[in-house]
Order: sequence, then structure tokens, then C-alpha cells
Amino acid sequence: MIDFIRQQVLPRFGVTASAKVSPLGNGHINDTFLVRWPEGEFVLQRLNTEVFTQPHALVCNAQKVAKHLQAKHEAGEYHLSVVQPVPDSQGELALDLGEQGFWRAITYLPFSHSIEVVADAAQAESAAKAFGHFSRALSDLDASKLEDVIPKFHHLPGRITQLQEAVAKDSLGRLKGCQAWVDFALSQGKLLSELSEIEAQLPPRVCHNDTKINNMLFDKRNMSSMAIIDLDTCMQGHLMYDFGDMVRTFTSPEAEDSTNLVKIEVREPIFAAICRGYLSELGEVLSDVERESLWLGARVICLMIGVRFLTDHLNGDVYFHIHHENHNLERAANQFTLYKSLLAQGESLKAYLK
Ligand code: GN1
Ligand code: MG
Repeated sequence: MIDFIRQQVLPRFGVTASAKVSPLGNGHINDTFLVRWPEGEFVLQRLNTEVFTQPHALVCNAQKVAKHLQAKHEAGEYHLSVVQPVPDSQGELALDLGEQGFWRAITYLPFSHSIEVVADAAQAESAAKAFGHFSRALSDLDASKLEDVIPKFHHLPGRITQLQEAVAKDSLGRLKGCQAWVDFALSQGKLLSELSEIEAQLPPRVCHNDTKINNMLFDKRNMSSMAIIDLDTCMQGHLMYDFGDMVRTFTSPEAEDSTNLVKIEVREPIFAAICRGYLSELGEVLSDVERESLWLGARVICLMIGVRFLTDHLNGDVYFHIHHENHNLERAANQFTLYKSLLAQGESLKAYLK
């Protein structure tokens, strides 16, 4: 892949083939590289067009969001750095190389650093405040101006149906090895009824839709929050899911694919720090129902990603990149364990949202 990038992709961006190209980050969908040459650097991605079937819509959405944030940044109203699209030599935001993929470049921020596990409450509060700041800055961007790049992305009933379909097919005979987790996932119907009651009352918002801790760049020099990356799934949605993905990825002391299940639990001080940070930016923006929905969003996101990993395991790992056998099953077990901890600690956690 790296040779192909040097020879076929970089020249299209006017970059010399002698540039240094190295894999970057831990994304599960796209292939991401850091490209460095004597005069500059950028991040290059090959978009996964099985997942993002409308890559033009994706780059267009990301550009609209980046423009909006950059204008606020220049007006002194947005304090984080903004990752910008880098056009190719023809001025295009993305390069369609047919069979060889769909490529795009974005700016690289010097001194940036990403993490997989939150170290302490101060780090959680800073990152949650930054995600809140991001959403506040986007609260005056008309959500209907963004394309729905993945329809029904955060839609638990649809994700449960996909799991049921995968179970019915059991195309690789993997069901017997994960029946207990399937039964567990399908026993959470109560959450679906709660969701259907509340969701209809929520206003549409421009959401990030993937507020994982590793989509927050920290400044290596002082570990302050620097920028929010991965604008690929920015589209209309509900803020409870952005809150939920922070809870999902900040509160566990273990990484998303850790198999050390006994150590997985919601760290209450981190949960409290997320609430403080997020609400310090969005407290005035959220409607009463939205604020009430945050606890629901946390539970739905944890359960839903467990369901998505389990579905992909049954389907033969066709969606999320895996690095070893049963990787998606391990991720699912991890996320269901975290979800159980959320439920068990519900009474004390909910209090932080009051
Ligand atoms: C995927 O590729 P990445 O890591 O940004 C996924 C998210 C999941 C996440 C789980 C388009 O995000 O929805 O929450 O993995 N993105 C897509 O880690 O499906
Ligand atoms: Mg993403």
C-alpha cells in the first residue's frame, strides 16, 4: 500500500514520491497515513467505500463543518484548532482512483497526540468540555444542510434487527461460540421502549457521532485539548449519542478491545468529570428533554456498539478492521461488560446530570 501511495497518490497532491509515509492512528474503518516531506506534512486517508458509500457527501460535510468552525475560530469564538481538508493539485477535496480507492488529505497538527484510555478526571473534563465546545459552536449550523452519510447510523432498533439477521444466517457457524452474548443483547428490550418514548422529543442537531477519546487530539507539550478530528460522521443526530460515546470511551480503565473483563467498569469520578466538562459548555444550549436524554444516550451507545461488534463477528468481520481472530467478539464482550456496569451504577451516576 505504501509504495502505491508514493507512486500513484502523492503526485496527485503535488508531493514528491520520496516523502515518508507511515500508518497513523487506530481507526476501524478507513486507512490512515501520515505523510511527511522536507517542506510539509499531511494526513492521507483511503476512505472505506463499503462503509461510506457516498464519499463525496462525506468530504463535503466535513468541509462545511470545518469552514463553520474556522470562521468561529478566527472570530475568537472557537478555541480549538480546526483540521482542514487539503485539496489535490486539481483543487478537488477527494481523489477517486476507481478500483484503487477514494483518497483525501487533511491537515496534520504538529505536537498533537491521541490516547486510547483516559488517565484521570482532569483529562476527561478537558476532553468533554472540548466536545461540548465543538457542539456549541455548531449549534447555529443548520443540520439539514449536512448529508446523511450513513442513514440510521445511531439507530438501536435497526442495529438489533441486523444482529437478528446475522444470527438467523449464522453464515460462518460462529453463533454457538457467542450465544450467551446474543441472548444478553436481545434481552434489552426495555431500553428500546424507553428510547422510542424520548427520541421523538429531541431536536435535530449537528452531531459529531464518533466522540471516542481517540478522536480528541491533545497537545503533547501540556496535554491540553487541541482539536477534534474525524469529522466523517458529522451529520444530523441527537447530542445524547455524543455524550454516550464519551461515557463509553472515557470511563473504562481498559481499552475498547481489552479482554481483561474483570477490570472493566465505569469509573465514577471520570463520569462525573464528563458531566461537568460537557455541561459547562452546553448547559444553556440543551433543552430539558435533551438534558434528561443524556443518561439514556450513554446506555444506548454502549449496548449498540456491543451489538454492532457482535453482528460483525457473526457476519465474518466485514465491517470493522480486525487484527486477530475473534477480535470483534472480544470487543463486543468488552462493551457489553461496560454496559452492565453502567446499569449497575445507574442510580449514583444519574445524579451527576441533575
Ligand atoms: C468506528 O473508525 P472509527 O474508529 O473512527 C465506527 C464508530 C464506532 C467505532 C468503535 C463509521 O469508528 O461508529 O463507534 O468504530 N465508525 C463507523 O470504536 O462505523
Ligand atoms: Mg470515525
